[in-house]
Order: sequence, then C-alpha cells, then structure tokens
Amino acid sequence: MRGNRFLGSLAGLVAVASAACPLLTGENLGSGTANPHQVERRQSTNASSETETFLSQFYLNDNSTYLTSDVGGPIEDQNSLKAGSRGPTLLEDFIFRQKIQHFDHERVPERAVHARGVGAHGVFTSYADWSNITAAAFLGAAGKETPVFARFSTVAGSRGSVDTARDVHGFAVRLYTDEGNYDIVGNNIPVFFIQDAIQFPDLIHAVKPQPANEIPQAATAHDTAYDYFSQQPSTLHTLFWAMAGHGIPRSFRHVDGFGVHTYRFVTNDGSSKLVKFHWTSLQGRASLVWEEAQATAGKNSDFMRQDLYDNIEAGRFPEWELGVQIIDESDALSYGFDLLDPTKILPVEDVPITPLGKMQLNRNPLNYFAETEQVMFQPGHIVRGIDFTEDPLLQGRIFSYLDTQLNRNNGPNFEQIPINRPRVPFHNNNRDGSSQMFIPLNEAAYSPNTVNDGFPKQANETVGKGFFTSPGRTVNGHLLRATSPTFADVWSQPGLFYNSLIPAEQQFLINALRFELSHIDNDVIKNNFITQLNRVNNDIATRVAVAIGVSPPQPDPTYYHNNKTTNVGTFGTPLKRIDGLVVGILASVNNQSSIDDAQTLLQNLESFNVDVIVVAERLAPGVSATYSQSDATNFDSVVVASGSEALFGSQTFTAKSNITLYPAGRPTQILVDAFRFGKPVGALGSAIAALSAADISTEDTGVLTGASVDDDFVDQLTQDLATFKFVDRFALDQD
Ligand code: HDD
Repeated sequence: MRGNRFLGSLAGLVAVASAACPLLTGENLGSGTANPHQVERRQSTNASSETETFLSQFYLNDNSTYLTSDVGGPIEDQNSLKAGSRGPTLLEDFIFRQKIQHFDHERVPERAVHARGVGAHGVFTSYADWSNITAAAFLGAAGKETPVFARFSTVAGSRGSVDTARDVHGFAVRLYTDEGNYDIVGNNIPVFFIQDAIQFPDLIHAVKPQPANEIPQAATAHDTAYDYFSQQPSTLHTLFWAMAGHGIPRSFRHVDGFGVHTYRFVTNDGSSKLVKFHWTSLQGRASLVWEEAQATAGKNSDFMRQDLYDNIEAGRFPEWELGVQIIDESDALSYGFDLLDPTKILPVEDVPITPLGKMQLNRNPLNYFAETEQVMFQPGHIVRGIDFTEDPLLQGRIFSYLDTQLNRNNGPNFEQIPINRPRVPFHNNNRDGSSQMFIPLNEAAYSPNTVNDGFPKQANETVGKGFFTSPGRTVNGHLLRATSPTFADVWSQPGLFYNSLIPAEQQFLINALRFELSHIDNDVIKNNFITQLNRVNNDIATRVAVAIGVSPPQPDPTYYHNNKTTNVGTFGTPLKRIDGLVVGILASVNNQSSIDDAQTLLQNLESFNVDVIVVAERLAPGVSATYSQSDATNFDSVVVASGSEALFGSQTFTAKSNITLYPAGRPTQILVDAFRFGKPVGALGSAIAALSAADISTEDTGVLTGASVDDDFVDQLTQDLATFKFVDRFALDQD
C-alpha cells in the first residue's frame, strides 16, 4: 500500500487550503505549486499529476495529529459526559452530539440509477490537431493531455449490490479541459432502451425490484421488467446487447464505451458535423459466462471494482481509444434509420470510426466517497466545439442530471465539490445557496454592470472564446407529443445484432432470455414478450418459447432480414492485451516439487504482467492462496502443477471428508468449473492425470499439457489466455 499519503504536520488537521489558496478566488493552481504530500506514482503524466496537485489541496492529513472536534477543540477520550460514572449522558455533551449527529447524516441518497460504481483518474491524449472537425480544446493538438476521471457502473442495482449482475454498464468520462469540464456520460452498449426521456421513469420503475418486496435486487428477471419490455419494444435492441456478453463483462477494463446519442462537432468557423462517440478498449472485450457470473456474485461481490483498483495499483493501466463516426448533417436520415434515434447503431461498414486520442486510467481515488460517490456527471457539461442534437432522449437527460444533484447534495453548490470543480477559473453571478465554499468579492453580482467595471464580462466568439452552439442549427415545427415516424422500426436492428454474433454468443443470448423469462409468473407477459421477439426473428422466439412453456408462434416476417455487421459481440475475438489476467496454479504443500513447478511457471509468466496465484492446502512459502479461499471464478486460467495430482479424483468427492483445510473436492471443482466456464486449463508432468480425473480430455480446445514448464507451454498458455473463452465447449441447440 502507499505509505506517505497522509503525511502532515501537527497543525495539519484541516485541509491544506489556506486563505491565500488560489482556489478561493476561483483561480487555477499553477504547475509550480506541487504539494509535498503527493503520492508517488509509477508513470504520472503531466496532466494526471496536475489533477492530483489540484485535489491534494483538499487532502486531510491525520498523521501525527491529535483528535479534535469539527471546530478544532481537542478531544480527550471516547466516553460521553455523564452525571456520575453510572449516570445518564448530559445534554451539554456537545462532543457527543457533534459526533453522533455527523454520523446520523453520513449517508447521501444513492444515485437513482447507476448507484454501484467504481472510479479512477487518468489522462486523455489527443492523437492530432483535430481543429478541422471540432474547436474542442482537448482535441486541439497532437500530444495534448487532459486530466480525466472515469466512473464505471451497473444500472439497476443499489449501491451495495453485486458487480457481476447482468446489466447495462455505465461508462462515464469527465475531461477537465482547458475550456471547462466535458462529460461523455455513456454506456458499454451503444444503444438505449427508449427513445424519449419522458419514458425514463417508467423504464426504471419497471426494471428496479418489484415494489411490494424489493425483490429481485439488480436483476431484470421479474414480471414488471418484462411487462414493460413487451409493451415498449424500443427496449428490445438494448436488451439483446445486455443478454449477450455485454451484460456480464469480465471487467470494466474489458468493456467499450459509447456516447449512444448522436452529437455535433462544431469548428471555429461554425461548420458542424454529426458524430457518434466510441471508446474502444485497448485490452479487448471479454465477458464471463452466466454460470460464472452468478458464482462470482456470491464469491466476490466486488469482483469488477477490485479488478480495476488492483490493476491500477499494480501499474497495469487500462486504456481506451476515443473515436468518432463522422456524418454530414444532411445525412441524418441516409442510413435507413434516424440518427436522432438512440436505439440504433450506425454500422461501421457505413461509417468507419476515426480514432482521435487515447485515455489511460492510472490513479485510484484516495477516498471513495469524496471522489467516486460525489462526482456528478452531466450530459449538459459540454465544451466549446461540441453541441447537442435534437435526440429527445438526450434533450431530457440535459435536465435530469442537473436536477438529480439537488436531491443528492441538498443545494446548488455541488459543482464546488473538489472532484467536480473545473481545473480552470470560473467566474459568474451564481451566489449563495447551501454550503457555499467561496467568499465572492465582486459587489456586482449581475451582468451587465458598471460597479465592477463590467466584470466578469460576457465572452463572445472573438473575445474570451465564448461558448456557442452550432450557428447553422435551426429548429421549427408544430408543437406535438408524438414519436417521429422515422423512429418507428425498432425490430430490424435487434435482428442485425443477433445475426452478427457468433453461434455461441447467439446461444448465450437465447439462454439468457430463457433464464429471465422462466422467472416470469404472469403468462400474459410471457406471451406478449414472445410476440415481440417473433417480430425480430421466429427462430429466437420459438427457441425461447419452447423453454418457457409458451406455444411457438407462427412467423411474423415484416422485419426479418439476414443483414449482418461486424465487431458487435464480446466472444470470438482474441484479447489485445493479457496483462492483469489471473492464472491460478494448483499445487500441494505435501509435495515440494509441485510448489517448485508452480514457482517455475510463475517466473516464466512474470514478463507477461499477468497475476499468478499459487494455490495449496494451506499458506506456506511459495503459496499465495488456500483451496478454501479459492474458486474457479478467481482465475482466468487454471494449471495443475506436477506433483499435486493426489488432490484430484473421484475419491476426493466423498460425501464425508476427513479434510478440514478446504471443502471436499475443491481442487477438482476448481478445475472442472474453470473448464465449464470456458477458461484455458492445463496440467504439467504427472499432474496430467488430474485432467482425466476431472473428465477433461486433452484433445479439447484450450486444454494444455506439458512435461514441464518450457517456452512452448508458456507461449501456448499466453495465447490461450488471449483467446480467453473456448466457446466450442458450450452446446448449441442444434447439437
Ligand atoms: Fe442516465 C446516471 C448513462 C439515459 C437519468 N446515466 C447515469 C450514469 C450513466 C448514465 C453512465 C452514471 C454516471 C455516474 O457514473 O455518476 N443514462 C446513461 C445513458 C443513457 C441514459 C448512456 C442513454 C443514452 N439517464 C438517461 C435518461 C435519464 C437519465 C433518459 C432521465 C431522463 N442517469 C439519470 C440520472 C442519473 C443517471 C437519474 C443518476 C445519478 C446521476 O444521474 O447523476 O439523472
């Protein structure tokens, strides 16, 4: 762990901020104000250390200090003030009251959606000067660095829910640009359930737990969700993505992100283009399988949070490439759907992705609440050079995110919280409100004024680089409450997505729908949902219907087609990087040669920057985990070390066991589960016998054997790790 993060002097109980602090005048900190308490980092870029310097003004150091009340008075002990040692606590005990009152008010409302999440700091680097397409400052020069904070989340679960629930995943990025904060508040799925923000409360009420008993937590497998999905078929496309691998990613490092809506890029000369944002994971996309996700939920509810935190601590910094699909304004309706409709993807065959720059996450927050919980993203946080579109879902979001913060923060000053402050000066006439953190000096809190010589003056496009919306943007029309006829077809693209998956992922999707719908009690809902599926594809509808006791429907072919696109699944494409994946080596303390074998493999894998965990019956030199604490869900691959084969075999599965150090049969269970979760498995030397004891054929794909650890074994293992899942182990309906 980091050692020096809370260094401080005796007097340093309060934050480092002082009256002279530039922050109090709203000015940015210069680069010469490095804080001595900064945490040492492996590779801090200028931009990420800049943001660390900024936040370090607010660090609260408790080292070598004494305990005080909130207003600085020393506190001598942790007993309340009583009338006599057996007497009642006195009302005058202000120390007691302050401490208990603060505790009583510690919780703030969790986010209405996306309550469970994890955040990290990092840096965005532009590949080039993109001023030909946008005036956005963070894209203004090759190598230009901008500090970022990203937060990943699930949607439906509450703050304490499990990480591996099947769900859409939030992918929100704040860029602290030279011209203000810019947030891309997206998801790991490029489309959304509904087409108009006014429907959002209905969607969320339907997918959240049933109102009577608040069951199930973080799961859509219940009646109200599928009642809504079947009545609002615009949900089908996003639902299909969530039922495929995207709903259960291996980690946040392994998801792509999408802006979902179409936005606008605007140049300095006022010309604009439509754009769709893509964050492409440079680790590659990877997903769990459903049995594995469920087991992981029980074994480690912090699975994804921990993965991100640990990998950043280990210096294995995840990266994403930001790219855009760029479309002429006049082509909004040229691709067979409306680019204002957020339930549609624009296939990359029609418009390829132009890579603009790269984001690296390289620093964990120092305090979860202060940073990750208090960060408030807003689609309305845009900067000069970026503009909205008329997408009715986006239009409503611009209001909702601003509004929800009043509920979470009890007042309008939430932008003053350190994680939310821009890294550039801000000056305006917003005043007062609960918890105002500044002491404004300007007597004239209005514009225009003469009292303060007109300051702060209004910027315009030539002076002060004023913000502008695209000058060419026009809107007109009759007032009406209606969905645009150009949004009408909501069945073709779920079909496009399904057609484009490999057969195994198609089967996973169908199995996921079977799982979900088997939890539905109401037959009307089941039938209604099958009716909608049948508009996408009769084969899917039939295969799901059969499994849930509904009569297979006759084809309803209006929207059927065989079109495909590429790059939409999470299975079948090797990973780009394997660092941060975890290899479990199963060994036995009863045979030192197995520990030695494990160590040899560990050393050989070191240069690949994978995590290697040697598992044995108990902790000992060369052993990093016990069988009791381990499970196949802990590893991306499992190798049995030579000499540990005695731990495997049917005799270890006896109902009564003499083993007390770990549950009977655990080593075999790890091997079997790893295999049936599609992971690469292997065995060395005499431990090859463990594979047959677990009924795993050495002929199967992703099953690796070797007489001893050598280059071939290591090469193959690392290749198999990149393959990640051997999906041919999973049966297809037609098999
Ligand atoms: Fe939302 C949070 C993403 C539609 C209302 N949303 C939230 C977060 C993400 C998204 C990633 C969490 C941000 C964080 O980490 O703090 N939401 C989306 C995407 C959408 C979308 C990609 C469709 C394209 N959202 C959407 C609509 C509404 C909201 C249509 C309301 C009309 N979303 C909210 C919210 C949240 C939120 C209630 C909860 C907490 C917060 O905003 O800060 O306002």
